[in-house]
Parts: sequence; C-alpha cells; structure tokens
Amino acid sequence: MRILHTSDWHLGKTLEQFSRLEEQEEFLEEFIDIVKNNDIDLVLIAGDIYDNGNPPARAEKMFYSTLKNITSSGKTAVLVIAGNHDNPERLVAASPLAYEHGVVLLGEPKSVAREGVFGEFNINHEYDFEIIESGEGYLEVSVRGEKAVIITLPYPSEKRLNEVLSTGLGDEERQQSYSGRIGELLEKLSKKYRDDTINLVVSHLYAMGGEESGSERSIQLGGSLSVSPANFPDKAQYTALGHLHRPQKVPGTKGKIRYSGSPIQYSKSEINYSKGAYLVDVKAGMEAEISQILFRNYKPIEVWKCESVDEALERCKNEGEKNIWVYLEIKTKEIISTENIKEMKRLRADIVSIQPIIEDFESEEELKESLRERSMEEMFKEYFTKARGGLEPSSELMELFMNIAYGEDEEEEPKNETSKS
Ligand SMILES: [Mn+2]
Repeated sequence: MRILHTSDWHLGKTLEQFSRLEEQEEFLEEFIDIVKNNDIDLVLIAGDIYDNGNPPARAEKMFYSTLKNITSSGKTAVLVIAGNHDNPERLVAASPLAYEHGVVLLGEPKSVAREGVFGEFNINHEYDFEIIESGEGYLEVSVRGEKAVIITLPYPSEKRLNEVLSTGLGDEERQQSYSGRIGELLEKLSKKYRDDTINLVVSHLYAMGGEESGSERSIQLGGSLSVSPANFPDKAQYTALGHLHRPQKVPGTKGKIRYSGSPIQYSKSEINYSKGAYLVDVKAGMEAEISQILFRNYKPIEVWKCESVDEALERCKNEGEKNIWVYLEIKTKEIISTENIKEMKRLRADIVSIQPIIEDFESEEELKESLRERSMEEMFKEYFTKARGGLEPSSELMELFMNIAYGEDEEEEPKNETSKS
C-alpha cells in the first residue's frame, strides 16, 4: 500500500495581515498532481486543515474541491482527522457528501467511520476502496485488495479524550496522566491490529521530544498534554502525526513516528528548511519504506538585514518585483521617517514588517544630539502613524499626548477634563 502523509494545511492562515490563500491554492494544485502522479492508495491528512474553527468560505471551497480531485471517485482512499485548530463539527459537516466520494472525515476521538464501499467494482470482484469494519477510534480498510487497520485519534483534548475513555476504562485508569491515558487508549485499540494487515496510527497531538517551529498554537500546557513516544503502539508500522510544522521523526522511534509538517512556511522561523509530505510504502508484516516528497516554495519569506535606511531603499528598488514576503531589519540611529517607510512600501509590495534596529550611540553626546534633532511631538506622530498603518493622530490626541508628556512642567489648566462630554 502506498500512503501519502500530510498535515497542517492551515487554510486561511495569514502572515500578519496578509492573506496566503493564493499560495495555499498553489499548494493544493501541486498536491493533487502529486497524488495523481504517484499512484497513491491512501492519503492521510493529520489535522489542522484550517487555521481556525471559522474558516473563510474560499478556504472551505478549496478544501472540498481538492478532496474531490484527489479521491477520483473513491479510487484513492482519503482519511482526514481534525487538529486543534479545526472545529470538529464543522470539519465533518460535509461527511455525508464526502463519503459518496470515498473521503472519511473524523472530528473527534470517539468518531466512527461509516462502513461502505467506494470506487469501482474491478475484475478481482472487489471495490477500489472498502471500509470493512469500524468503531470508536479505528477502522479496517481494504484498498485494491490490501488491508490496513488504522487507529484514528483526532486531536484529543482532555474533554474529548475522556469522552472516548469513559466507555472502556475504570476510575483508576482515568486518574492517569494525559500521556498514560493516550497510551491506554492506543494499547486497547491496537488489539485490532493483525499480522495480515498493515497497521497504522493517525493522530494530531504533541509527542514528547518533538521540535516546535513557532507557528503552531501550543497544545501542551506546561508539558501536561504531551505524549511519550513509549505510549505509541509498538506494532504500528507507521504513525502519521500532525501538529508540528517542521517535518520530523519523533526522536527514539526509529523514524516510524513522524510529523509531515505544514506544506507552507508559516513563519519566518521556518525559512531554513523545506516543506513536504511523506511517501510511505508498506506491506503487512514488513518495515515501512519512507521517503519525502518536497513541495515548491510558492512565495518564500525573506529577512533583509540592512545596514542603513538608504540600503533598504536601494534593495526595495532593485528587488521590487520578486514574488516574496519581506521582513526588513534596518540598522539606524533614529526612528525611520514615515516618508521612507511609505517609499519602501511603494517600491516593493508585500513588506510584512519594517523593524528599526537602533544602533548603540558611541557617546552620550551623540545620543543627545540625535534626540535634540527631533521634537517629542514629531517622534510621537511618527510612531503613531507607523503603528496605525498610516493613520495620523488627531489634534485632540496630540494635545492629550503633549499634556501627558509635558503637562507637569507647564502647570497647565486641566483642559481635557472640561472638554469631556
Ligand atoms: Mn498546526
């Protein structure tokens, strides 16, 4: 069986205030091609389809259209679980329709996949894809004659985990640590594994030892919601995880437990490594063969470190047409003027932020000189305009600020009190 493991699409996620739907659309197009060109039997999408529980309609449309494309009417089995960013009910709302196409959407640990047959009835007298048996937290599938038992654990929040545990465990077992309870549940479900089936796990959680990249929303409160790799079933030939955005093997698991990572660099801390999905070839009773398929970098994030405002302006001019996101870090001895900021943004679009790196002044005299050049009023105006994206402070606000800044010395009448309405 040939499996493609991906996760953390975060459709609808922005970079600061900038939409990334265009890039996400490009990714989905590439993903569809990858599924079609690699003869994939089963696609596992391990959670965080959307960036939040109330995704933009366009993101949902993109997702459904992708599912329809990759499943080819049930020829390729597709299994999707919810992550911590997804609203589980909303994610599975289209289930009845998705099932018709051979797509299984599972929102919660207790979710049960519906049994059924999908795709075409072939010469071997079997359907392309069949869900033979299912229950809370597992399903047995057959894809073109090959069988797999998959343990499915959509993002197990404390509450959702206890809901699925309450049926099978006693009070004592429920008192255990989070990791212990996950282990208990996986152990129980792994009894469904057989020697003649391919044995898999798909989940969205934080495995101890995994490396965060900064664009995840942490689910481990002081480490309490992390799961020890020792609590994963030994008999699973491959465990497909979602949550961490950097592709990685969970340490100490011989590469059998992996995070595919997000398909797109979602923060500037992720620009030093490539994004992709794992291609897993596995047969019953054999070790899985795993390789990575890399995605294109649809619109790279770059951090430009400039020695001066002039250098920054020059670079914006010379590289104004590049299709990239830019974080500008500019060494300067004073606040960068509104005019210069406007000019940089005019010269090149998609500047995510402009950060002045205030240099140390060589002497106190130099610092004083620099401050003397600009009045407090001027500096406040500039700061405000920058913070509010170009909006200048009103005269009332300027007056209020000047009163606060200089009020004590000038012993003014408290004008503001009387002007309140
Ligand atoms: Mn995520």
